[in-house]
Amino acid sequence: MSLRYVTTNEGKIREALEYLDSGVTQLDYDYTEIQADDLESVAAFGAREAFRVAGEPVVVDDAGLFVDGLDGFPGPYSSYVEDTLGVERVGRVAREADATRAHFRCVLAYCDGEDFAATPEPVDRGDRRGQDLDAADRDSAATDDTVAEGDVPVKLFTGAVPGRIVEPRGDGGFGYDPIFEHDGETFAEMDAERKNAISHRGRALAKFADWYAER
Ligand code: ITT
Ligand code: NA
Repeated sequence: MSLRYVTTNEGKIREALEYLDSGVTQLDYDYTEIQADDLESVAAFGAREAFRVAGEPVVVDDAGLFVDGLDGFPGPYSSYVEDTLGVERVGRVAREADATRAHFRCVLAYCDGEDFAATPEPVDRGDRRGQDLDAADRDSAATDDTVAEGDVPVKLFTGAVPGRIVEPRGDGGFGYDPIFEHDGETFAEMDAERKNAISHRGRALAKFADWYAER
């Protein structure tokens, strides 16, 4: 059965294909992003809409940068803030406020029109770096939910990674990658494989890939 990864973002699909090689193709469709203060609602709504449009199983992912000392700004508004304020100015605001602790978070939503009650829960691989779990990692380790608002169930998988806001460095990746440092390197300085091994999206994708393989 084919699976469509629904995104307008080339960077996301490059990362996703490393986890989901067989039969996954991009559907370049700009689903409605509702105004909500959590990524879960945005991803779940988007997955239902994309499934209606595509007529085959879909995955969408909604992600954001959360600066801890700025109450999680820009968070679910990351896309809007990237387009308006811009990545460099977000970095400057965080550094000037001396609020450089941050995390990325990703919520991946799968929808194929069926119920998931009989499907096994995803196995969490835990913290692959062997470091202490902080808030972001605890979030990543949380049990993923099946959201069933209305009649079309959606299965959610989350991932998060902690880091620090720095002056922009590197030209790989996309979006906020140049200002997000993890283990001494910005995400834009890492190659795709290394970013994937530790990133919010990579973690969510790994959980999804395990679950999907069982399905
Ligand atoms: P789609 O909704 O079409 O998938 P998008 O780029 O709008 O593409 P999001 O809404 O999930 O995707 O992204 C929210 C913002 O967060 C946007 O500004 C992205 O550039 C940024 N972002 C998401 N994932 C990122 C990552 O891995 N590294 C850096 N920035 C990221
Ligand atoms: Na989006």
